[in-house]
Amino acid sequence: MQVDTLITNIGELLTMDKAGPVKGADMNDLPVDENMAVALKDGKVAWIGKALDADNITAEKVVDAKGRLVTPGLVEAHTHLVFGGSREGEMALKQQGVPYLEILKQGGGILSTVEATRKASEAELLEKALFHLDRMASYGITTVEAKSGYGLNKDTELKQLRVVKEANNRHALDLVSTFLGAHAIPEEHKDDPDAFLDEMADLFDEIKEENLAEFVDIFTETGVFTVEQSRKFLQKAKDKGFDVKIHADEIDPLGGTQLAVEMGAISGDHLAVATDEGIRQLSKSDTIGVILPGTSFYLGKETYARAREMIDTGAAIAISTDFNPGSSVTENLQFIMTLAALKLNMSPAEIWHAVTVNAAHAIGRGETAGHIRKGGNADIVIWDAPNHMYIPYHYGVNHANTVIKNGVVLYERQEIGS
Ligand code: IZC
Ligand code: ZN
Repeated sequence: MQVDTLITNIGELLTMDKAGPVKGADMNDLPVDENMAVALKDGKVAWIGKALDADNITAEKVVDAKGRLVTPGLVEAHTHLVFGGSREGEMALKQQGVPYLEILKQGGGILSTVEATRKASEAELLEKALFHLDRMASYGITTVEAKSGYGLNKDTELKQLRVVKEANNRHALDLVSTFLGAHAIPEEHKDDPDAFLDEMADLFDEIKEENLAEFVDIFTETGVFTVEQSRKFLQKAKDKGFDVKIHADEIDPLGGTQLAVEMGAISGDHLAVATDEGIRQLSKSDTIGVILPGTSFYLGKETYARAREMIDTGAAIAISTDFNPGSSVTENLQFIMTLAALKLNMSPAEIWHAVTVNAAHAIGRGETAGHIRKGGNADIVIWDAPNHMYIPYHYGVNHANTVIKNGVVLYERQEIGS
């Protein structure tokens, strides 16, 4: 067989090639293949087998994995990728103990990013988004969900969504777009949130026609949108043919988790303070819990989502960065894997499901991302790690050695020194 690339001498190979989403106890069942090789041709996986059986494969390029770990490219299921400005000034407020929702109430937080995003040109936003995508790629991420939500008016929300579309065209990574027009109540609608939601819902047709987003999301939270408002808004989105997501039970337990289940949402995200009843319903449902422990960490919370309980009672869990300029400022999904180990008590096997197959299903990419499968996309990472347990264990640094997207090397760690 003639191929483009043969990656051989793989110590541990995680193919993650399972019918997903993977739920409950199955998340702890991680097939690990040893002494493997993978052949790539025309951007696809052409062959997977034992390294010893790769003799009859001729490759233009042979990559020696040197006994290291090889996995699918990571899938990042929850980011606020496109934004103007940054919010480093809020760090001092946080140190003084001003809560996240109080900063928002005072017109800061999300609303300060809204101001910066409204001012920024499409070109500026695109350049910033491409920069962050480069960094995500360097950390081993090959598919990224990206939300709007810093426009909060028609023009700027559409501007953000167009930037996601253009970034998807320009950048090697695959983007999946979510309309989060209902992310906060803008100053000019402070007293009439329902009229604001109507304005955002008015965009559904245009977004659909121009294929600007697949999902519609809402921030169901104290001082933002109630469960009732969220239900009505998301029902309108569903009626227009969108799949829905919810920022649910992030700070106050309003019951967003139950609403996500009730609406048949593809995912309920955050779930940091989900109630017993929320967890019970989630575990019986097909809604994927996208847990964002980086946000709990960055907001200085003592309590993290009860992922252990969710998995133990049968839920499918993904984990993601929540990359955004306020409450989780990192592109490093590997660090989030460490938090999942230490703060969510997830096993390495569960964590790998949560950043590959389940994350892919949480953004409607279960068939094309999050696995290494013959005939599938050649989205592959070679790690500077001897095994899959090593990534959550050695924290805060980048372990990606080589990141391949559709068969093309996007990132290679540079050796420094002689
Ligand atoms: O900009 O603070 N939770 N939205 C809801 C966020 C966090 C992002 C932000
Ligand atoms: Zn978010």
